[in-house]
Amino acid sequence: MSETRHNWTKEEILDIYNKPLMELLYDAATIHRKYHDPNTVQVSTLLSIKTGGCPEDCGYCPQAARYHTDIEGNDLMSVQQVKAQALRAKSSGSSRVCMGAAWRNVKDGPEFDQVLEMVRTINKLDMEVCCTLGMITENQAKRLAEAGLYAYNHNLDTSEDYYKDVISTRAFEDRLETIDNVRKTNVTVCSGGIIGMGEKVEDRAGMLVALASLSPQPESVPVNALVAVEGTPMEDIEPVAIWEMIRMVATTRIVMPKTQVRLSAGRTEMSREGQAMCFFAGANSIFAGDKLLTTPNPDVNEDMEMFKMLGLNPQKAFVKAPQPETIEATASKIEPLGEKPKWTRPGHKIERNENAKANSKLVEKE
Ligand code: SAM
Ligand code: DTB
Ligand code: SF4
Repeated sequence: MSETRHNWTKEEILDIYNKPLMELLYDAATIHRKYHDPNTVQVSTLLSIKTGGCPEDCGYCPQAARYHTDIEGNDLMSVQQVKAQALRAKSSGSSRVCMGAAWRNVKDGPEFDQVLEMVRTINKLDMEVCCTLGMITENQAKRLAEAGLYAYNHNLDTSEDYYKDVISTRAFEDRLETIDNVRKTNVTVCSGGIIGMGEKVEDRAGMLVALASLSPQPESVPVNALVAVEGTPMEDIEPVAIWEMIRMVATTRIVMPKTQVRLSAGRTEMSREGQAMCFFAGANSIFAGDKLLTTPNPDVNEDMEMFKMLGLNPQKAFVKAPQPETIEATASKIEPLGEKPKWTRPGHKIERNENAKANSKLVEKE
């Protein structure tokens, strides 16, 4: 039961997910203790380095340009702005900065060069650096690795089946390809998903099958609860029950025993008691700071109060994997190749997304 398995079936995972809750918690907590210090939680700070205006149609996302949401868009931040934010995050107890960009994929050129400089700058502050920039090629993954990137976040988000009802502008296999490209470097993989998007429990199990069968399994797996944002196709979906979140975290812990399971979006809807149960069930990472990328998150002081109450300590940087070396741009031997990712599923349409786009045009006209 304790060794890492890559051949979990959907049925086995469903049996775990649906166990009586006390048994599920006991099993998950037992495995958690075997591989991790149960009183240590890794703390990451998110930084939206380029906000909004994204060409993709992800049904959950407030940053997709085609929906009418109230977020404030921003061009790419400067390296100095990023450094100042990273220092703030470090002083409030974060060991990792995760930089998110509302891009479909990375394009070689001055903006990517600027992101590489941000990676170098944060790594030199002795913090773990994570990026989530959309699809990347092997060449781009290698350039990020050379700059000192610690982790790349690229979520599978849901099962392969349900993916077709959430996003039309790219396919599940495109996500796997980017993860594969990251795996050709020493950068660690962060990949998870969202629950509460109207998917079935079978889809949650299907996503876990896909994540657990990656070899090696992702070093970190974020479990997000949908933050339903007005204007997106999922605006009317009710928040997922805390019990669902606890079951998902516990099941993730059991099928991926060594991974860092991150209790991610949706914590503003969760009580401290609910979050404590998630930590007991095996969650050992959070995003801290009063903003995720565009939506609210609990205040960092409140989180530190919660940590104190529960006897939790923030994890130090680089305890799970060594700090990468940074190679300066001037010393780089990797030339950009200017490759473009392929478009796997052109012409696919999702009614819910099309309706949200049409409604957004009506709002603009008013
Ligand atoms: N554009 C890049 C991409 O899609 O990979 C990086 C940024 S994207 C915002 C990163 C992740 O945020 C998504 O894969 C999704 O899991 C999560 N996310 C986005 N909107 C969300 C929402 N409303 N609720 C929960 N998670 C969300
Ligand atoms: C992840 O799995 N969750 C984070 C991070 N990786 C990039 C993003 C959550 C975004 C929630 C919606 C928003 O704030 O825009
Ligand atoms: Fe763009 Fe990423 Fe949002 Fe999808 S999840 S719309 S790719 S920012």
